[in-house]
Amino acid sequence: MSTALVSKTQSVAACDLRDWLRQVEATGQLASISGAHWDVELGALTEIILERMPTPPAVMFDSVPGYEPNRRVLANMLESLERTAVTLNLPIDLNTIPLIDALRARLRALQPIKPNVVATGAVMENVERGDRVDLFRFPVPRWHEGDGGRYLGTAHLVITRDPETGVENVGCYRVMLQDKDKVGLYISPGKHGRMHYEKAMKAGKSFPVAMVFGQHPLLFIAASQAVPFGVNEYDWTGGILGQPIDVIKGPLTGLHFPASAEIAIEGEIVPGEMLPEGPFGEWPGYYASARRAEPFVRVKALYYRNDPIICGAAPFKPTIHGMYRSCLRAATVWNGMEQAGVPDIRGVYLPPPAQRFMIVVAIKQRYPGHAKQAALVASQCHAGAYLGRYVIVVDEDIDITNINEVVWAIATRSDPATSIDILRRTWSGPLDPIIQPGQKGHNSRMIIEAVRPYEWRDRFPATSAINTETRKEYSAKWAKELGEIEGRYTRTRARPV
Ligand SMILES: Cc1cc2nc3c(=O)[nH]c(=O)nc-3n(C[C@H](O)[C@H](O)[C@H](O)COP(=O)(O)O)c2cc1C
Ligand SMILES: [Mn+2]
Repeated sequence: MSTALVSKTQSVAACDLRDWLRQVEATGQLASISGAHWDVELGALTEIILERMPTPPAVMFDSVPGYEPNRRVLANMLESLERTAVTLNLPIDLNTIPLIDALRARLRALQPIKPNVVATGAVMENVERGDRVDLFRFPVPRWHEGDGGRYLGTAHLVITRDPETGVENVGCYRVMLQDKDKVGLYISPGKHGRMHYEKAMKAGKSFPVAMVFGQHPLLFIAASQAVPFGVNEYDWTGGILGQPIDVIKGPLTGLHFPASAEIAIEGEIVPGEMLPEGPFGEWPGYYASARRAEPFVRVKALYYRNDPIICGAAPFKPTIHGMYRSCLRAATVWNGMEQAGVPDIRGVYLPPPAQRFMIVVAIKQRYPGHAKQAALVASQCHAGAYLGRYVIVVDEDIDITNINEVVWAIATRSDPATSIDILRRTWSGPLDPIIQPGQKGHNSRMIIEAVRPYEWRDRFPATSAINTETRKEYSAKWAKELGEIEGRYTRTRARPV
């Protein structure tokens, strides 16, 4: 672990995936698999690893049949707490709630830092233009069996410019391989890239786009989840690192991309041109829509490093992964609640299997109605309002990162007739599986107060569990024996096959 901490300073400066890989390798969390096929096999192995291992490693796939052996695909980048911490430039020895707390402090204090525009970088090691562009020479995976295509962009950057203001944005919107020099793009309504695109289409102008497939995962986080409206994603990334990242100005579009990107393209969307796109397995663990016409980018130039790495973050059923997304969202909900004036929040977490559909908040109750206030604000503050379903408030003694503890709190500290409220016509969206096609838009919320009732909290039955001090004392005294038993009897989370 200490090696990783030492090399960290260099890595954050360059914001280079290769440095990140060296750090992760030093923590023993990088596995590799040679020879898996791009068509479902590589995705299936990623899924099986997530299913079987409580702390799944990042996985590098090389020697994909039919491809140059060193054209690689990297999966599961952020599927451990340590890798999430390393990526966000936070201490790697924190438990989940302290990590979320440290992250939210970082986000609150963040001062964006503009990138350095440099003349060239590793991404320019190979340059191909026009007819020479051939994206079929990269081992692009078809991740899930039901996917309608091969997805080059699942953990990537899409760089666009507002045609009216000139402001650039970096978003992560899925990218399907359409042809050797065409990539399909799906951007949902309201996203910054979509607004830029719609303005260009309305003006009847072709729309320049740059994309990056393979970069330091912090840039993926910036493009896909954490950055507030009005902040540029590169500036945000610099703010997290405490120093600017290096970017290149794309020679064809003028759009900027990281100098250490693995693969980058420049091209344009021509008004009116569409191709069938999707379906693609979405984060709730379902397909949300059928194949339909979406815009695509005509790729004019391709740049890549020697031995390029495609980063992938295909969403699988959330019962097996997504803890890092829970941490990021929890940090922003927690900040939103605090800004709205809810005191004594001890933790916020989103159980990974439910993702946005469940928010759990731990509070130290201070006054009558405190639990209800916490629940309502969590369900409706900006970070918590979209596509939620259940909000559960528990007391501070509950470990909200342990779903068993949360279920125990609900089972023993809530009384359905008095502890539950339903909010109607709240903000949902197209990915909500329980809302019928044609009616998507609104859903409802259940808020559950699973706390010792405020009026008689001091008389609520005491729990029978050993207290923290006792646990510590005996765990230390019997450390050797307990360690041996654990070693002998712990199994991986294997499923019957
Ligand atoms: C793995 C992953 C894949 C995503 N895919 C899409 C997508 O295909 N289309 C989309 O509109 N948003 C997608 N998102 C969500 C956007 O990246 C996210 O809302 C981001 O904040 C958008 O950036 P913007 O606010 O600059 O538009 C994805 C997020 C993640 C984590
Ligand atoms: Mn944005």
